[in-house]
Amino acid sequence: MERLTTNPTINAWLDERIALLCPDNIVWITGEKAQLDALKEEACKTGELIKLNQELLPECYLHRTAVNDVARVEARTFICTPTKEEAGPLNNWMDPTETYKMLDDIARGSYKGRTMYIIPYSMGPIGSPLAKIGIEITDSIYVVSNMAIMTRVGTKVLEVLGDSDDWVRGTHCKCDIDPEKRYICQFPQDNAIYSVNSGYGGNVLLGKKCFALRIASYQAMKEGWQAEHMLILGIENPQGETKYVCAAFPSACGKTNLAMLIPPEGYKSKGYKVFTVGDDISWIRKGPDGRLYAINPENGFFGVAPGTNDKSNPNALATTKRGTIFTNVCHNLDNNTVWWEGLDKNPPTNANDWTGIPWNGAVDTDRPGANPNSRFTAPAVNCPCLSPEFENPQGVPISAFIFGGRRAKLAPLVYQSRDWNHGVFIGSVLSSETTAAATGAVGVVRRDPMAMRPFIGYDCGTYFQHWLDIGKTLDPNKAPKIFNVNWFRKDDEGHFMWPGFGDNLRVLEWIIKRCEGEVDAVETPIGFMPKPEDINLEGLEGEVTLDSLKAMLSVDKDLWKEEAAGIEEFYQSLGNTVPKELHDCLETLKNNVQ
Ligand code: GTP
Ligand code: SPV
Ligand code: MN
Repeated sequence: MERLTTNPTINAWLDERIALLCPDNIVWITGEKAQLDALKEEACKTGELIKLNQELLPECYLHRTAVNDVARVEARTFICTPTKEEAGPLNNWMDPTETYKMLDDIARGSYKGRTMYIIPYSMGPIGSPLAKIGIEITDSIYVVSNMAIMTRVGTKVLEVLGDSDDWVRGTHCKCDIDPEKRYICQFPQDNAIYSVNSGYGGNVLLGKKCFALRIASYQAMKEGWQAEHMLILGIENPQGETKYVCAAFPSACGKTNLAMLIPPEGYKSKGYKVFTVGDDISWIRKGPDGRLYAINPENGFFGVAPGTNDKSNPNALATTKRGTIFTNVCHNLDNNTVWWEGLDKNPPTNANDWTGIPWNGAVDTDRPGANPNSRFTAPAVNCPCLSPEFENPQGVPISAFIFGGRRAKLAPLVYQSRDWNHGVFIGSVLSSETTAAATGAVGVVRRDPMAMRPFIGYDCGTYFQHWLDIGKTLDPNKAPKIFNVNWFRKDDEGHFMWPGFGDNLRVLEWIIKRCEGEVDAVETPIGFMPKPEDINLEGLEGEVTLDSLKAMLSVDKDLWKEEAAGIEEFYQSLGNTVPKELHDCLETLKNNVQ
């Protein structure tokens, strides 16, 4: 085999992998467009990809995964640390030695008759001090094509890595897409990931959740930085000053939408602008000036398709018009384009649904055309509101951390923590109704600390401690302020009370003002809340009244008493690594809602 690197650790690992997997061919992904195009042509011949209408959707493709393989499988995702305690009670754990053996047995010979693609990739701008490198091997052109959008791939990455051993080993084998033998395993101590029997996004694009969160969160804990499930957004005010915030919401709870929001008319005309730095993952580190700086380690968006339209998220829609791979959406056969629920009110009548069987949107109203977790993989450069700082290797300075989830009741529209530790408490008890982004029941309330429940690569209580430790290294005047939001509060008829989407800027405006010390707040049992008149409702007449806003900002002590009991139970389930500071915050909450 011709080698693209002389790095001895890479070459030794590849020799071992090749001997195990027995590929017929080996292809190094160089990052050149001609190579990637040729691979996609090849995948079109086998039916793995479908080339879409090249006039309406240039360089766009459709892919369908197996019907049993449409979301992350948390029950089959494992953190393989030497001891179970290191993985903690929220992770599935298996012994590393036994797991390597089991996975090798499953994967042995599975590349026979297939090609091994070797993908060198960088998470973060190539060469950035905050970036990290991985090598993923895969037998899937779909994975290669997605990784080439979601990360920076190719020869340049190997040049930057040189002979270093600091890279993450990623093995992906499609095998037979057998759900009974599907495993997504992380080995944080070895910088290794091993994924078998899946072909779906978060299970196989190993740079994303597996590396950039599970492995990276462990590296970050060891090295004094943070890897978080957070979007990064820049807000430019009419004076031309831009402030950046990071927001953590669980999967399918609005990160992509917030990251690309369009300001309401009243804000636009005043000169407000919003810029996207990232929509899913942040790597955060203290800069020389003592503030926290964040980069987006990704290079594209793996976004939820359903619900994306020219009203809810025109920037995301525009981003998908070129060079995009659609997964599990509906295929409109009249014009060879794509459709999903919530795109428009005109479902195609001559279509194939996401599984590939005929679908008529006028008749087949009992089943969806697109899978609820169907996705687009779109290059970041397509995004009309991409931040000019997107490629900045130093990242952007963060003013606020925002946590949020889907809570029909309880959680108010917005509140602020009293200080850093209380902010960590608020993040640690984040809870949300589950979505289609992971397999399992939808709509069940579960605790999702920092929106990281499925992604913390080590013990959860220790992760909370790491958050507290980061706070100790920061000057309180420079530390991001911490907030909680809830766009999903419902009234008694089950309607969303807050219009959401672009109008979320109204809440962000209050958040930025709080960070700048430009507005005061009301102290409540759960933290600081806006005076209702401090949330700008101009232009929302008829949609939101001051009374309904007051309702969204109310604290129901009885419900919060129940919540405190739920938090206590949750902390108990996490064991004795939950830091004392957080137990203290819980005691304060209990006293406050008595
Ligand atoms: P992942 O990619 O899975 O991490 O999801 P995400 O957090 O980026 O979620 P995304 O922005 O794709 O939104 C998921 C769903 O939430 C979509 O169906 C949106 O329409 C809906 N949504 C997003 N923002 C809002 C909002 O402000 N209000 C309401 N009611 N729904 C929203
Ligand atoms: C999520 O589920 O949070 C996603 C999609 O962003 S996946 O890549 O499948 O994890
Ligand atoms: Mn996500």
